[in-house]
Amino acid sequence: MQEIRQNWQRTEIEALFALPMNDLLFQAQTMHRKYFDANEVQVSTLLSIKTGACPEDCGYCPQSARYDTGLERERLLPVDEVMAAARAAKEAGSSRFCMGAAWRSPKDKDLEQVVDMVKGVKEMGMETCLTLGMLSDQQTTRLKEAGLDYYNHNLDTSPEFYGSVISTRTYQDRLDTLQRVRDADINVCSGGILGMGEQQSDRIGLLQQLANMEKHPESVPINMLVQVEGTPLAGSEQMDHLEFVRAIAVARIMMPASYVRLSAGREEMSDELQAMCFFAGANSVFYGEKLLTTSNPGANHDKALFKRLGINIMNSDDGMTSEVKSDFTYKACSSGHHH
Ligand code: SAM
Ligand code: DTB
Ligand code: SF4
Repeated sequence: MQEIRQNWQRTEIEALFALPMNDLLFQAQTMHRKYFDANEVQVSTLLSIKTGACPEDCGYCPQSARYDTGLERERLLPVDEVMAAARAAKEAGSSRFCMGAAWRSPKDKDLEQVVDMVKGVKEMGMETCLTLGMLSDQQTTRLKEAGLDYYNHNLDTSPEFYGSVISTRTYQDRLDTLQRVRDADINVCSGGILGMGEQQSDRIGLLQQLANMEKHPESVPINMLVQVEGTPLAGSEQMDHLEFVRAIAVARIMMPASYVRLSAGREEMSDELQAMCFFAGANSVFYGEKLLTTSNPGANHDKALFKRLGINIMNSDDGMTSEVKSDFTYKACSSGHHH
């Protein structure tokens, strides 16, 4: 049977979710090995270049102006500050630098400043990624010219559940932006969030949407909701962690050649849960102490974890594997406490 395909039926996806865990993980791991080095993980570093006061109402997001989350709003960062953060990310071993802004969509004047950031980061020899909200055709063209490698824009959940999470932009708006990114020949990074109180049918719906796009997104971030006090989704019931692992495995099987990123929520996960996610086929993470506004395991903790798992970090300059170099013994980091 053809492995990379865009005609996934709901019943097929339901059948994958219904497999015994060992059968599902075996299938996912087998697929993973056909397309990737099974012991290699791609690492990206995030930076919030414009924080807070967002006009949108995404129910999970600490940056929406509608919710009091105690977050300080900030202006668009100056280019030199962004360059300093990118340099530090590269030194830490990151191969991709992702810049995020709390916008509904970028203003053309602001986009020019972001273009300078993209050019500067590229000159350092890192891949660039942006997430700025909805884009017009003109804007995607401008970003392509600037040399942008990836654009992140998540579908977040199924079309059916979407309306109970966000009201200020539609599912179709998101699909339209993703199509513009694809048409401009920029790599697509798109995924979603689990643990928002959705049903398994919604997780199935999300994965079906992603896998049936005309081309699979090159990167598929799977976030576990980070519950932030003040947001409508804070207090959502914790999802079953094994169901989260299942979703990663199903994503791996449906989109075998894509990087599946174990994204937000790792700070709340045990090392053992993360290890299961890697076995299920996750092969990318956000690296560094901070996501956009919330915390992430520190680089030392991750290095120690990768060392314990024999996982190598994909190198930024040549796409080759570099040994995880760490003078940090994992014992100092395995207490279960995060930094
Ligand atoms: N404002 C832009 C937009 O939404 O298109 C870009 C930044 S936005 C923060 C990027 C993505 O981060 C969201 O689509 C969502 O999937 C994810 N995200 C935001 N808050 C989150 C949270 N509390 N937990 C998990 N993922 C989150
Ligand atoms: C994605 O899927 N996850 C990242 C990135 N794309 C932009 C964002 C996670 C944000 C988590 C909440 C925060 O730190 O503000
Ligand atoms: Fe704004 Fe993006 Fe947060 Fe939605 S997810 S409120 S668009 S920053």
